[in-house]
Amino acid sequence: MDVHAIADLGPDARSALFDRDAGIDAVRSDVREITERVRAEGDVALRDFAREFDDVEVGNIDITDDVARAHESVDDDVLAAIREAADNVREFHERQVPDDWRESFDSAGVRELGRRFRPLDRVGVYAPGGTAAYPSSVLMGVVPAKVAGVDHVAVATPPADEMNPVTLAAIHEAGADAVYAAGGAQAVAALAYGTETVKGVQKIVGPGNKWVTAAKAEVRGTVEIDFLAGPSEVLVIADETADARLVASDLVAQAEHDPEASVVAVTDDEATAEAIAAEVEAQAPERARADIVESALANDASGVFLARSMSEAVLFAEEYAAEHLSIVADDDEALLDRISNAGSVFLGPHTPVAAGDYASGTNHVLPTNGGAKVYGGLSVDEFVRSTTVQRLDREGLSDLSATITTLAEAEGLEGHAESVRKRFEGEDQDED
Ligand code: HSO
Ligand code: ZN
Repeated sequence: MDVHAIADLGPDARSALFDRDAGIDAVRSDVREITERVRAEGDVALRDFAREFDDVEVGNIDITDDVARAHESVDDDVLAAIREAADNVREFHERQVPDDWRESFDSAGVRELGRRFRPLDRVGVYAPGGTAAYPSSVLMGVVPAKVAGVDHVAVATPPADEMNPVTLAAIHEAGADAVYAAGGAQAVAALAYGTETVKGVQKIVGPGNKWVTAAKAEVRGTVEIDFLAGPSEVLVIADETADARLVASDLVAQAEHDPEASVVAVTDDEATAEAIAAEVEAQAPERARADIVESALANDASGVFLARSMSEAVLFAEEYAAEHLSIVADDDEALLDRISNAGSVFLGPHTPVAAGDYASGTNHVLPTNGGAKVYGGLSVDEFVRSTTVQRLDREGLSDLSATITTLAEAEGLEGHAESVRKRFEGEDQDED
């Protein structure tokens, strides 16, 4: 892994680092054909696509009852880990449930305003299968939805002759209400449009491959989605106190997700930069998924970067807007104060990104490709909508009537003005 001086980066290098995208354009038209067929043919299309893409003759598409039995073939220690992770995710997300409020903003009269929050009714969570099956991602989608109070949380996961029992156990532990054996773009379409078997939902969340992500882009509008997520990313800001071995291990860990993952370290200390680069080189071949790791390390959006100061390192991290930002430096809180653009932040040497990936309780479904500049990761907020409420009394409306009627008339909406005046017909509204 090379060390690059930030000062020497040319426009192409900067663009590869800072203009990342989900790379779904190439599959959009193929995906549209799939989603349209599911919309038109329902279950028949799901079965055909399962045969074509997953090489499976699907029996029941609705496998909710099978999921409850998956526990039997999962080791006790794995089951215990799923339960502890689910508990921590639940606890952290319970803190996010917003309270309804109503307050008086009155002057002379009553002007009571408030907000109330209600869960969505039906949500779909996509759970990848095969080698990208992440039972942990099931927890990150289903648990917050249930905590928010969503009544019907459905999970779609690819069919297989032998479905991953750990994924099924996680689906059960997380409290999903329905489970469907459907994968890829066709699963997203089934959740969005509904089929004979699959009950349509209002919002689809959860990570997936390019096909799944492109399908989410396709059905957006018919349903809500969380966001279009790309491959994993981590950026570590390190100073000379950082242990290069540990920083490198976090880079290598996220690199093992995907050949297109992006992993970056930035530091103002040349020796630290060289040490991190050397450690990454040493650790990568030792990993079971060394091939994937090496590909990710070779990405144009990966590398070790040398800043002239920690201020330049912070600006670099802000421009990168990483999914995961790790800060391993003496004054980590001071550096954090200067950061706005990051999906999830990990502070200090004992906080590996893997802690948040699995078990500390924060959500690991996070914005990639610079999305962190404008939105955050999955949370309870994604599963509730707010409604505003108001009540005015006679004096409250009287206080506002001139403002309302003046603006209404300025907009040429005389009926709006009249609806206020009517409330005072037969009385002198200025008497008090
Ligand atoms: N780091 C991934 C989530 C994950 N890690 C799942 C392990 N399993 C999100 O970018
Ligand atoms: Zn991960």
